[in-house]
Amino acid sequence: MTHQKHFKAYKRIVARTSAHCTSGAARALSETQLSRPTLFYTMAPYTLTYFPVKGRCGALKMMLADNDQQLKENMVSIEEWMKGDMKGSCLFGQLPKFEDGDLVLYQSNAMLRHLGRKHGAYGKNDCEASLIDMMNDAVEDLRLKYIKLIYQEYETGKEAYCKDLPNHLKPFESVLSKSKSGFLVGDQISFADYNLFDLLLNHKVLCSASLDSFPTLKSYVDKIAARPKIKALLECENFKKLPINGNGKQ
Ligand code: GTB
Repeated sequence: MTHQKHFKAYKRIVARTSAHCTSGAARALSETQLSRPTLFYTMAPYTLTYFPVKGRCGALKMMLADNDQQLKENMVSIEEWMKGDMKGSCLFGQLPKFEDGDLVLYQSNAMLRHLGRKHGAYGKNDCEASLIDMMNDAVEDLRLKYIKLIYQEYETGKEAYCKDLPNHLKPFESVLSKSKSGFLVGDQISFADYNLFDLLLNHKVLCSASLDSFPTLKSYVDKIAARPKIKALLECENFKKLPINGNGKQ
């Protein structure tokens, strides 16, 4: 491919990814790309098809941003989804759908694992990987409780949920208080950390005092939120404006 063709291909990608918040570094790269197209720069970005909510994709976007990765986002309105064609085309009848070249993934935790493997966020050996799986499964357990509350029993169940929440946060506080690195497993951030961080942010919105009796979890959230590329994503309008959930409850 000539440089001119690369340039055209690149411009098409940027047009589709421009709505996505990229970190300062990724934006700087985009600017470089315009003046110096190369094969590397024109490679297709990851693609995410999902509803216009943070929902199950907040952690994935944080991991990508933290690793300077661009993301092409196809946002599907609920009206479009209700037509049914897209649902029928999804392996399990649900979104999100994630594409990495020819690889098509459904299931948000499989996406996190895939990106964890690719971007050095899945531990440094098999034992660490297993511990990360364990912690991520625990995050998923809490996320399912959260989703049930939000979509099925918000009005009747919120008070009891917030009262019971410390029992579910305690194990995470315990693991983190023993961690030398400040991350769930080993000495570097993993996909389970992005997932827990995202869910803790949701809980801070749901029950504002949720972290008050968990000093380690509180400083964990502050530390991850201060990572420059995560901070940039959290402050980006396109990310901020996405509701947490699909029914307006949070
Ligand atoms: N285990 C799967 C995963 O982890 O990816 C669960 C995926 C899932 O629950 N997908 C939901 C879905 O596709 C969207 S996330 N629902 C449509 C369907 O089943 O037909 C939650 C959600 C619900 C509603 C909206 N909304 O209305 O905008 C957004 C997000």
